[in-house]
Amino acid sequence: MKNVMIENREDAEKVLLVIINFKKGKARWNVDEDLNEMRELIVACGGEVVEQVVYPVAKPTAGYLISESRVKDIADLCRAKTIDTVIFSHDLKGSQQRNLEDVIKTKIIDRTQLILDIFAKHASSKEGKMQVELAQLEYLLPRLVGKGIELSRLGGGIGTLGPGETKLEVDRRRISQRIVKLKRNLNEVASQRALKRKQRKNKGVPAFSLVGYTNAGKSTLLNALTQAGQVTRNGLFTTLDSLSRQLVLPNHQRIVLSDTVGFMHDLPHHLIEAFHATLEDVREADILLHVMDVSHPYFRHLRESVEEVLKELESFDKVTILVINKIDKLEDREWLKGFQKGFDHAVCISAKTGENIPGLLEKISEMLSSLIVEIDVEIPITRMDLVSLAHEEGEVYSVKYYAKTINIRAAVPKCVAGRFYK
Ligand SMILES: Nc1nc2c(ncn2[C@@H]2O[C@H](COP(=O)(O)OP(=O)(O)OP(=O)(O)O)[C@@H](O)[C@H]2O)c(=O)[nH]1
Ligand SMILES: [Mg+2]
Repeated sequence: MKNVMIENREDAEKVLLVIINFKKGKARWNVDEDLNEMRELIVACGGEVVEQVVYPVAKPTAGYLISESRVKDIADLCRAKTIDTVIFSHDLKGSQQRNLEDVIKTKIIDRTQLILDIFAKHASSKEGKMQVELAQLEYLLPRLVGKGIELSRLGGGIGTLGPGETKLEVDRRRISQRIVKLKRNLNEVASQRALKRKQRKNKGVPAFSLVGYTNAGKSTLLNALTQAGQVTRNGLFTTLDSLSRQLVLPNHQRIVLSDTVGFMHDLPHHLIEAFHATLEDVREADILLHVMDVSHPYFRHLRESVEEVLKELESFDKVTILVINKIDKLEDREWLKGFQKGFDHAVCISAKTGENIPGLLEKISEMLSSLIVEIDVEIPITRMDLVSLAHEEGEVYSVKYYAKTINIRAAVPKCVAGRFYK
């Protein structure tokens, strides 16, 4: 067993971190990456990693995930170090979690629960809170089987935020009813958002969405481009809600730019589902700005993880600008040029210092042209509104009036072109 003493903070919940290193199938993420990320997640939850152990697991056991002798080692360690909580880097089945708690006699938390906890801590809007509660209840429901009603026995701290004790103490039926209600409320929110997007689309304003790994600098970039005043912080999952702002480009074109929740590798499926309304901005965007923290030691893996989430959101094939961010943190930039060349559309910037923001704006304008189409249409003479639309949103080459029709030749945004052909 490899034990490492780490840090000391008086009031924080004392955590033993258990990294499960599967011998097969988890080739991409190495132990160090898991360790770093789990530690960041625990810090974001207000915990202090007092000890960490790494267990290679060839074949997970049904009862505890790890072998019984390892469980006893953990129990001894917890007693010796007065550990409050043991956090596993891998998800546990409800039965495994209960069995581990019975032997180790501390709270046992898995990665999904940890992430849900951070979301619960950071949710501030009504919609954000509903989405987190839905994800938490969906996580909880299958774990209630045969468990009775003792879910609150473990007291406060990590893994107990969110729905709260009183809600946890209701039975399965009431939780199911609550899930139905939350889904209904969130569907209403989703339709309101859809309406807003439709109005915007009708106006022909192209939509750009900032996506990327959590902590990549998406909100910092939104602020740099639009003075949105979005909260930014060095930590995981700072932004949970979508925020859209209009941006007028140097050539006077207008776009809408949206910031949204950050991604992470192996994001719990419940979470993606529950954040459907928020993530709809990504699905509906015309162009994505994939913000990547190039100073992160594992940025290549993080980029791949973002692409996996985009696939899950059916948005992977959208036109995407790779925004290579935090270049101010690099000591050596020589290799960047070669790296950048590997992508169709990539720009190196620092959202924090403002370096090469003009280059990014230029790229955005250039990409906008891919959203413009030329039209040459006959419309009824009564449809003067379409003539106005062409003038407002596009570049009009000619307008010719006939007895019953008008001929318009113009270049207009793709998203409004269809209206001329109805
Ligand atoms: N040095 C440097 N730091 C940056 C840059 N961009 C962002 N940061 C810092 O990175 C941290 C995260 O920035 P955010 O803008 O909150 O990141 P985010 O992608 O919105 O993160 P989530 O909302 O958690 O998904 C903050 O401490 C920022 O100040 C940059 O270009 N250079
Ligand atoms: Mg953010």
